[in-house]
Amino acid sequence: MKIVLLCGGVGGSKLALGLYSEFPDADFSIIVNTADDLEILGLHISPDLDTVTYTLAALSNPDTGWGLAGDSFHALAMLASYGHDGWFQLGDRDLATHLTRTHLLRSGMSLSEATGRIVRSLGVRASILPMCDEKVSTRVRTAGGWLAFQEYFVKRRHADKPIAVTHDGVESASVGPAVRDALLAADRVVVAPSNPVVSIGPIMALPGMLEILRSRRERTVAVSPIVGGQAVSGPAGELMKSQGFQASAAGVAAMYASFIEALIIDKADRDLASTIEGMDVRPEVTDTIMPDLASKKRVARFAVEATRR
Ligand code: FO1
Repeated sequence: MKIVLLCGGVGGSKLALGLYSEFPDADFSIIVNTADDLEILGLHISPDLDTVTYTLAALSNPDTGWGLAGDSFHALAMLASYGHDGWFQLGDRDLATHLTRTHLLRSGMSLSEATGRIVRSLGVRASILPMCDEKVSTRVRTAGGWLAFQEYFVKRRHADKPIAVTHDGVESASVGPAVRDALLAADRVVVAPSNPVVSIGPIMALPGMLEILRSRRERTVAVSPIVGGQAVSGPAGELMKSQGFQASAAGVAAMYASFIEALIIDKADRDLASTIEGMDVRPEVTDTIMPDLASKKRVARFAVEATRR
């Protein structure tokens, strides 16, 4: 079975791990948002690619969901003595990944090639594919002006009300052959419970991507990241409202209706089922919170089987 997951970072990697563990023999490709990428001290950081890779390699920090378990921060402390403002926490071992990626990119590799090298080195058997090789950068407009995504999300702890969102550079980016081929060959396409605006949004915004996704609609399901009108984590609700959508599972259905056949919603959102059906999206109700491996595997199986129900 060929499974493709569209994914952001911490939220989406829970379902990525569920699919990876529950379907070990599947041909599994994960298309990951790269519009959160940033440069710090000349290093190319790809937070969502690293979060998914570390999670599948069983290396991720279980407390934060990002970074490496048991990492230390000696380099960051030394950098502080040179006046570096360390608001973006880069662990010592995590730095090895950013150094490697930056070196591979400077030696002429594409982001897809460099990612493949890192993923294989860590023993991960899935294909982890950046959504594109070109630079795309999400920015969020607040009352105080436009902020780079990580400035909005990490530095200012998404405390500002978002007014608008852009993905700079997306119009001149392109869907690469590995991403296109994986989607066109997939038996199941699953949209992870990631932030619909800043994680799945940049993937949807790639020129030609919606046409590809729509051509796979009968095989595509999404898992709602909004439960009981609240984002499972992060500012997804506020960001959805900034785009004119309701912060609810029905709002998620409205955003994805043109390319998903079914939406998996939480039991807490049962009452929204008929509204979702009215958008020609089949609601499938289950417990979607994934605190442990057993629940991640159960939601993964539920998602894969949802297209057959
Ligand atoms: N998230 C934080 O909230 N604070 C951090 O200091 C931070 C550092 C960081 C370093 C490497 C990495 O791969 C991810 C990191 N993240 C951090 C997570 C990350 O930036 C966000 O969760 C995503 O970009 C949103 O998907």
